[in-house]
Formats: sequence, C-alpha cells, structure tokens
Amino acid sequence: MHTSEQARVFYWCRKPFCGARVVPFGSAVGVTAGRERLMTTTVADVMVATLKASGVRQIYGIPGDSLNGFTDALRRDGGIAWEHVRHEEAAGFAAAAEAALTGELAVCAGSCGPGNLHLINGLFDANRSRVPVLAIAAQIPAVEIGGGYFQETHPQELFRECSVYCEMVSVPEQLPRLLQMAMRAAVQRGGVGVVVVPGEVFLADAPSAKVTPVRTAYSMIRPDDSALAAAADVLNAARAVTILAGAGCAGAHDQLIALAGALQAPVVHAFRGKEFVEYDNPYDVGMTGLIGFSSGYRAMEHCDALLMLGTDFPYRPFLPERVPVVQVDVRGEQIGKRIPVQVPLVGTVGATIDALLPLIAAKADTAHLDRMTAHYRRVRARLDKLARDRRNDSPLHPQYVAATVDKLAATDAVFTADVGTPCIWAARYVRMNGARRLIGSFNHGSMANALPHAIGAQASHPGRQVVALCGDGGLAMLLGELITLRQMRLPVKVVVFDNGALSFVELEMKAAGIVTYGTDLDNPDFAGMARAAGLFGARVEKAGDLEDALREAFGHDGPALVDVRTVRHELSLPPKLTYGEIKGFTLYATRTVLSGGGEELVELTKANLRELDVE
Ligand SMILES: Cc1cc2nc3c(=O)[nH]c(=O)nc-3n(C[C@H](O)[C@H](O)[C@H](O)COP(=O)(O)OP(=O)(O)OC[C@H]3O[C@@H](n4cnc5c(N)ncnc54)[C@H](O)[C@@H]3O)c2cc1C
Ligand SMILES: Cc1ncc(C[n+]2csc(CCOP(=O)(O)OP(=O)(O)O)c2C)c(N)n1
Ligand SMILES: [Mg+2]
Repeated sequence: MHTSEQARVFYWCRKPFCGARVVPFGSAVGVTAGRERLMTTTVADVMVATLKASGVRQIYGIPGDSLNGFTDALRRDGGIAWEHVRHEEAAGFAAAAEAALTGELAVCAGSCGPGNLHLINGLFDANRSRVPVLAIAAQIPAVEIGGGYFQETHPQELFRECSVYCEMVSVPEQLPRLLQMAMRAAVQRGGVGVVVVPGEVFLADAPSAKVTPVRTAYSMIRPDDSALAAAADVLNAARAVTILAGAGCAGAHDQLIALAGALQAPVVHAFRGKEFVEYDNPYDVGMTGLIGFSSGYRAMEHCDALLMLGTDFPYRPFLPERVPVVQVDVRGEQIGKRIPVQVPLVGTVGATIDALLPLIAAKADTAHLDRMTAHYRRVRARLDKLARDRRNDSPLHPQYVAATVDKLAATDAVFTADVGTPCIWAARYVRMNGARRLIGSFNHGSMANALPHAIGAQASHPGRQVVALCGDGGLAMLLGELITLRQMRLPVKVVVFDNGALSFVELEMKAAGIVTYGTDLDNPDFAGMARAAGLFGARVEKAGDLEDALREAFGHDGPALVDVRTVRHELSLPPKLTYGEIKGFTLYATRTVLSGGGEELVELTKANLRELDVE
C-alpha cells in the first residue's frame, strides 16, 4: 500500500458526499474532524483509531442500525474512507481484492442480521484465497440475543466456516484485545478475522483510549538440512524434473528461474501462480488443468520427478502418477493434500530455494525441457492464431476480445476476471509482466466477483488502471455495483463478454452429457444501462469496432463499460479428455439433435473445430 497514493485519495476529495476534513495518517483518538470535537472516546473511536494506525485507509460496507455507532466514529474521524457499496457481498469481495494486492489488512462491515449475512460470500472468497480481511459484523442489542429478536442471527456461528478468527464482543472491556486478535489472526494466518459487536457496544465509553497498531509481520522460513538433502537426492537422481509453481512463488521469481535452470525443468503453473510465474520465464510451459494448456499437462505427465512450489492446485487427475514428489509449502498441513509426497519441505519458496540450490547438481541434459517448451510454443502459436483480428467477425470471438484488452491495457494494470469463461480468456490471453496483477475468485469459484474485486482494487490503488473482465451472467448478478463505481468515483473499466448465456455451465453440461438447460440469458443493452447510471458505455457488435471502443473507455476519466457481443459456443476443450467426458460430448450431440437443437449443434461443432484445430 502506497501512503502517497492513499493520501491523494483524500486530497483529491473523491468522496462526493464527504465533508470531513482530511486527517493525515497516524492520528490518535480525539483529533478534530470537520468542526466537531469528540467529547468522549467510544469503543468505536478506539476501533477506528486502531484500524487507522494499522494502515487501513478505507472500509467497504453499508451502514444501518447497529453499525451506526461505528460509521459515526468513522465520519467524525475522517481519516478512513467509507466505500459505500450497494450490496454487502461486494464489500467482502472488494476487501478480498485489496488484501490480495497489498498483502495488508483490508476491512469490510455490515449491520446486524441480513446486513452482515450479505457479506458472507465475499468473505468465503477472501478466506479461501488466504488474504487478510477484517469483517466487522454488527449485532442486535446484547440483551436481546437468544430471544428471536428482529433481525437476529448468530454471526459468530455463521462466519465460523469462512474465517480464521470469529468472536463476539459482549462487553466494552473485551474490545481492544479481541479486535487485535482478529486482526493478528487475519494477517498472520492469511484469512478472515470477524468481530461481532452489538450496536450499543460501539457507543459505549472506551475503557482505555490506548491504540496498538497491528501490521503484518513477514518471515522467511526454510526446511532443516536433512529435509533439504532428501529433496536434493530425489531431484538429482531424476532425469526429467517438472516444476508445478503456484501463488506461493510470489516474491521468489529470481529463485524460481535459477532453480528451473539448474534442473533444466519446465515450469507449469497453477492459475493463482500465473501472475508470479509466467513472465520473463524461459522455462514456462503454461497452465495445466481443465482450462489449461496441453503443454502444461504433458510436462507433468512426462516427468520422472515433480517439484511443487507454493501450490494447492486442486485437480488431482492432472497430477502425475507414480513419480516421486517434493513439495514446498509454508503451511506444512498443505503438503500431501492432493498427491502422495516423498519429501515435504516446510518453508517459504524463496528461502527454501536459496537453501536447496547449492545442493543441486546442475543438469546438462536439456531433452525434457526442450521437448516441453517446443510443445508450449506450438500451443501458444495456435492460441494466438485464434485471437487474430478478423474485422468483420460478429459476434466477436472472445479470444480476440481478451487479446485486444491485453494489448491496450496499461503495463501495470490490475485485471479481475469473473468465474466463467472470462477465467479462460484471462488465463490464456492476459499477459503478466511482474507489475500487472490478476485477481479472481479462483479458489472459492464464485460468480460475479470481477466487478466487486475491481472496486477494492481501484479504491486501494486510485492511480492504477483496473480492468474487470465480466461475464454477462456475472455482471447482472451484482449489477448495482455499477452505481458504486459512479458514486464512489472509481474509474474501473468493465469489459463484458456478452455471450447471452451461462456459457461455462453449458460447457460443463456438454462435457457431462447433459442437454444444456436453464442457461439462456436474455440481456438488456448493458452499455445503455451503464450510460443511464452515469458511466461511459459502448456496445461492440463487430470486431472492427472493438479497438476504438476500448481505447475510448480506457482513456475516459471515470468508470466505463464496454459491452461486447461474443460467440456463445466458443468451446475450450480440456487438454486431456477423460473417457467420461468424451462419452459426454457424444451424448450431448445425440440429445441435442433429439431435442430439436440441431441449429445449435452446428454452431457448436464449428466453434469446437476451431478449438480442436488448436490443441
Ligand atoms: C472457472 C475456473 C476454472 C479453473 N480452472 C483451473 C485450471 O484449469 N487450472 C488451474 O491451475 N486452476 C484453475 N482454476 C483455479 C483453481 O481452482 C485454483 O484456484 C488454483 O489452481 C490454485 O492456484 P495456486 O495453487 O497457485 O494457489 P493456492 O491454491 O492459493 O495455493 C498456494 C499455496 O502456496 C502456499 N504458500 C503461500 N505463500 C507461500 C510462500 N511464501 N512459500 C511457500 N508456500 C506458500 C499456500 O499455503 C498454498 O498452499 C480455476 C478456477 C476457476 C474459477
Ligand atoms: C454464485 C455462483 N452461482 C453459480 C455458479 C455456477 N457457475 C459457474 S460459472 C457460471 C456461469 C457464468 O456465466 P457468465 O458470467 O455469463 O460467464 P460465461 O461463462 O457465460 O462467460 C455459473 C452459473 C457459481 N460459480 N457461483
Ligand atoms: Mg455469459
């Protein structure tokens, strides 16, 4: 998080309805805000001061009843921006994205009952991505709990599954300590800390005005010498080592490249590792998995030892069988979750490689690497061919849309991608470079994440270009957040893959031999809706119009939406089709014809052939 950038938010006076004087960071409880002076210090004041001293610059949420004591303390203080979203779920996602970008605590809040219940899906996303988020869940008056009161829920039970810490504050004396414990758990364990606070507790006099900031403490951890020696034995004995690298490689790019070089190992990545692994990497052979590249799959299939670095890649059928595995993870309990592991190495990737590398006998045989990188180059060239510019295409091929966004976006853009086919296009066509970032609901897999993730990315990084790659289904699910973009003056660029369907689900149905059902989307003109909401809006029906529309949107001084009509059945076949899946495709064809969907089948076949041409 960049202090100067953050400071600019307030001086720029982005908040349209905020009259409070800007207070510099590090202020203590009891400072003047606007023309008001605090007469007493409430529990909420101490919470606000603690958050501010801990580097929190904005909080996402919606106020209401039981939360009003907290939001009033925010208003009086004026040093933390209130990011007013239109649905609390968006607040959870926004905080998750901010935390993913900064590595520091991000905060969201909801009022009692339904207010904080709405946070839950965003909190699941944050917790499963292991990013540090604090959720402030207001509660009904403590005296009413257990009596079936208006809006009564039990957040400490509801949020248990999506948090690393979740406790209720019953009396004011508990609060400073419980808040700090929740924050510390969130930043050190990586996940969601929840404090449940009855409305009257926010308003109570604080027992003490003392503020203790909580900041992430970073560590470098390496395995012991015997574990490292055992790993070196396995890797030195192997002829063909392949590396599967994930998000745990963040900050260890140099070490990763050095180790791959010593082992002459192709590097496959898991999706969350893309942004940290793929760029400036001569050993890169692409992603593996259902939406991955065949080269990623092959590199694992043909290795005789697998080295897993900071990855929790979940799809076991894509992992190799009967080869020794060395796995590095900072959380020991993650090791061996997906595949039996011969040598577990508990450590951070960078420090572990630093300690391991001197034990590796540099390999001279490049046959495995050469074969896999050659395969990757072929796949890459074919994928790039699919994204070629054919100006009269209408509807547009999504590959072309993604490649054009990639070409025109800033070198340090933050991309967010909806769950659905936008994940495929982001994985294949959005290039990373060490400065760009890619955020998605990759572990939780929730739809409608791209727009609210973009809100958090933009609110925390006001000077940066943020591009949301949205599905038409995903956008519609949290459509109200377009209004948030305008109201909070967040210049997010929204690109909609408007294919008129829940296309990813259709793909799943086809692969399972199920006739597509319930997947049609009869959409409005999203560009027109965006304009009505005060955004820049453009609709693109023809490939030849895409570049101009994107340039205009990206250059627009404010939020913008480009609604692109894309091909519905742009199939993406998995690199390895199982018998069940092949059978599924056949079944789908038969049933579709039988159910009178012949026209659809022809279209599908054409798109399908286009992809088959690729792999
Ligand atoms: C529609 C859709 C389709 C998808 N298809 C694919 C697909 O085809 N292929 C694919 O790969 N993914 C796919 N995903 C994403 C997939 O579900 C997982 O999110 C992804 O594979 C996990 O990537 P990862 O292992 O890099 O990250 P994570 O699951 O976050 O794992 C990171 C691991 O690194 C560890 N770690 C963190 N920091 C460090 C450190 N400093 N040192 C050591 N260890 C550390 C963590 O403890 C964790 O175990 C898809 C997702 C969606 C929504
Ligand atoms: C909240 C939620 N509901 C349902 C799903 C199941 N699902 C996964 S992808 C998808 C379709 C997404 O459609 P859209 O946003 O239009 O993207 P497309 O795949 O069509 O590009 C659905 C319904 C989900 N992952 N999350
Ligand atoms: Mg769609």
